[in-house]
Amino acid sequence: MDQAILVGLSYIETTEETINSLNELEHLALALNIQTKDKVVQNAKAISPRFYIGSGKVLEIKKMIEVLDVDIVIFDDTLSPAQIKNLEKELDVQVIDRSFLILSIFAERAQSREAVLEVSLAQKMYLLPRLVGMGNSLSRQGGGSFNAKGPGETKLELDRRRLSHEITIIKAELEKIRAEKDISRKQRIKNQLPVVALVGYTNAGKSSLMNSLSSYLHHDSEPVLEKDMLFATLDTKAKRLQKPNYPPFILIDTVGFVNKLPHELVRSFETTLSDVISADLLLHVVDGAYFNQLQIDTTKAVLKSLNADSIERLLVLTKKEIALTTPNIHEDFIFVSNRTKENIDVLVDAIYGHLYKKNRIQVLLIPFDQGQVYNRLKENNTVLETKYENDGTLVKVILTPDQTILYQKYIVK
Ligand SMILES: Nc1nc2c(ncn2[C@@H]2O[C@H](COP(=O)(O)OP(=O)(O)OP(=O)(O)O)[C@@H](O)[C@H]2O)c(=O)[nH]1
Ligand SMILES: [Mg+2]
Repeated sequence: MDQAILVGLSYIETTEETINSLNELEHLALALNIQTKDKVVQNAKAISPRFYIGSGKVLEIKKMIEVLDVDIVIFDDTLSPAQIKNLEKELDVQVIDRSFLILSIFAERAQSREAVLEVSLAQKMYLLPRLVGMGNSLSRQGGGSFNAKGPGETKLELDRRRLSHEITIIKAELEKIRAEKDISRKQRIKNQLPVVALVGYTNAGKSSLMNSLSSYLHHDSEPVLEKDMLFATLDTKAKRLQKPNYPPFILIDTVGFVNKLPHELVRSFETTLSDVISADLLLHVVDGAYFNQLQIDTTKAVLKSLNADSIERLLVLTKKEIALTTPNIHEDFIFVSNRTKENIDVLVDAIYGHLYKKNRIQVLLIPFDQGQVYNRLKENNTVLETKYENDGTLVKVILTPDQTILYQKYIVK
């Protein structure tokens, strides 16, 4: 196990916020088998362009490194290439920042071709402006903690041009995957099933909630992975769920967010997150037992950066059975337990309530030679009444706004 010192600067943040953020950084480090030996907080009125922290603090850390026998120093904020270079020279150990750490965790967790490519793209975009500074870190990639997938093969002599070239190739390959994905999305649009996406902080209980909803709605598919681990889910999983006698909807589970998520990651995960952007309803999942308002704010900020902040959102708190109190939040929420399944039924009703809100009862006349249209309605919608007329089947049915457009030509005024 590598040993690390964590460093945070209280500049815009309060000291308490910096300490909380360092505690989270400790968990992130642990996800890569790096043990935290000590944490250093500096309260500063300015950021030093040379070392990020003050030079006195640098000397203090240098002493700590010797005493504690530490191999890595991790900074909680993004460092400039020059700062990394200066710090490594001064401290003579590997110096990394939070973004690099998160990227490395993603690299280790990525499984599907798409996720591997997305992470690799993010890592290369992160490295591109840092080729000068990261010499030390890169050259250690043969051993150390960061020989995971991703730019592991990246050598010190790697130049900008090669990196840019690789970025172009990865983008093209992702484009191909995106095109294939588009086909399955078009398929979904053809059926016009509403999409509900799970979003929220990592480890909040999104995948567990997907499993709870699936089993409550008697969906007998493989459960998705739920684990007490940061970034357990990196790939999107979709399931078609349906309450008996109600129309189906698509539920999507996807990657979680974290405070100070590298923007390179958000950008390269656009393909994966495109499902979130096109959802009809977001279930914003929040850990209700270890409640932290910052986690709600972080998720909202990421959604905003994805232009998904205008999508309807339902706040869902998890882990009710182990929560000591009910968190004080200034918006409505449903408090569920994925263990005891308490309030999962309430959540399902709320989901349908939201999806139905814009739905309207329509009367359609479907010619007899277009039986497949009627069958599709029977399968995907609530059909209230069916009558056989001379010129076709008269159907009274509940349609979503999208379906109303799709079936426009059959609608009887
Ligand atoms: N006690 C309790 N534990 C829960 C509940 N919901 C989830 N958990 C636990 O919380 C941990 C994280 O759950 P996940 O469902 O994997 O969380 P996630 O939001 O999908 O996390 P990422 O995929 O990493 O973003 C797991 O250990 C779950 O067993 C709950 O209602 N009660
Ligand atoms: Mg998950």
